[in-house]
Formats: sequence, structure tokens, C-alpha cells
Amino acid sequence: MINLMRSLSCFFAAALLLSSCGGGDTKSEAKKEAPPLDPAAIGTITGKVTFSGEKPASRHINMDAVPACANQHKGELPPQDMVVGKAGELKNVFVYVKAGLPARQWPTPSTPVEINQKGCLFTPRVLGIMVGQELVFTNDDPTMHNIHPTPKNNREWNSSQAPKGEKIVKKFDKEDVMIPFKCNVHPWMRANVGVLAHPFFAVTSDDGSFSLKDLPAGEYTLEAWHEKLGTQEIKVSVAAKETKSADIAFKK
Ligand SMILES: [Cu+2]
Repeated sequence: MINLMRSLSCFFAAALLLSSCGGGDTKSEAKKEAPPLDPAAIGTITGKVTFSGEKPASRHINMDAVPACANQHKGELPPQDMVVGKAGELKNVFVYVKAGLPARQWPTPSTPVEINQKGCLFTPRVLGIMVGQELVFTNDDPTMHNIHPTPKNNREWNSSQAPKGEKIVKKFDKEDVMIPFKCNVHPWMRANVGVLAHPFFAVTSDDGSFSLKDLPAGEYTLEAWHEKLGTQEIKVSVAAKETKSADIAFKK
């Protein structure tokens, strides 16, 4: 009877306070950070992303209307949305683990990531951050910029930044692959940010390479995202202490 009374009062308390009874607060328990991974049980996936075929149409950037920015570039500025090397090396591909990770919490880095506006370009153009990690915007230009993300899962916002103005610090509280950013003043300015709840993502460099380090041994689905070419998925398994090679090819 006492147990029944306790259960009932617990039920009503829960209904009134929207809090759980017995077994602790599972939400806050789930948020506790898991212990570090065993270094003997992790591996690396590394690879190269290439593009073959006919390049999709891509626009040259003409910023003659803004001499303060145009002056910062020598000659014609090549397209930024499709950067391909001589052997098809594809730059600015966001590669990340889409599925296969163990269910656990991954600590949010305390170091922020930065996007600078210089010569009327967002730099870097593509990057990844974790949920809750700080994203800092700086403006090195002697001109006003505007930062305007249009997310799928996070709140849309829109902030203007004065010439060489105060930095703007933002966070995203939900996963989002990818968030497009634009500048409402300069229509060619674009950036793309992937927000994930884990740290297993990379952006390909000039040589098309990427590396996903400290992955628990397992079988994964990787997705590669490119702003003009869309997405590709591959399955890769990595064993403990292994460095697995996994190349990704985009064709058009
Ligand atoms: Cu701008």
C-alpha cells in the first residue's frame, strides 16, 4: 500500500512537474561525457576525393563593383564552387561519418572555429563544426558584410558586420549537413558549414585528401558532400590500429 501511494504521488508529481520519478534523470545521465576511447581500439580512414567528367558550369567571380575587395585579388578570380586539380583532385568536399558510430556522447571542443571575410570571400568556404561549438566570424575587409545562414534544422539568422568590425560568435544546437551561408551585400559570397554531434568529419584540401582520425574500430557509412556535385556514400570498415584507405569518386 505504501508502495502504491508512493507510486501514485510520484506519478502526480511527474505529471505536474514534467520531471521523471525513480531511476534518476535519464536526460542528464545521457549528457554525461563518456570516458575517452581506448587508444588500442581506434583506427583512421584516409582517402582522396576526385572528380572526372565534364565540369558543371561554374561562375567566375566579378567583384569590380567593390574595388576595396577587387584590389585584394590579382587578376581574374577563378570560380570558388568547383576547385579541381589537374588529376581531378576535388577540393572543399565535406566528408563525414553518416552512420555506424557507437551510441555515446562526444565532447564539444572548447576551441572555436573561424570564418574570416577577406577580399569579399568567406574563408574557409567549407568547414565542419560540432553542435555547441563556437563559430567566430571576423571581417578583415574595409567594407560592410552580412552573414546569413539558411539552415534546415537550426534557427535562421542574419547579422551585419561593420568594416573590420567586432567579431560575431555563434553556435548551432542541432546537427545540420550542410548550412549554406551567404552575404546579402555581395551575392558571390558563399560558405557551407556542416554541424555534427561527433568529431568525425573533414574537408578535402587542394590535393583532394581527407583523414578521419581516432575512429572506434567498426563499419561506417561515409558521406561526401560537394556544393555543386551533390553527395556520394561509401561503406568502409576500419579495424583497431588500422589506417584504411577509402577513395571517393564524383562523376558527372
Ligand atoms: Cu559581403
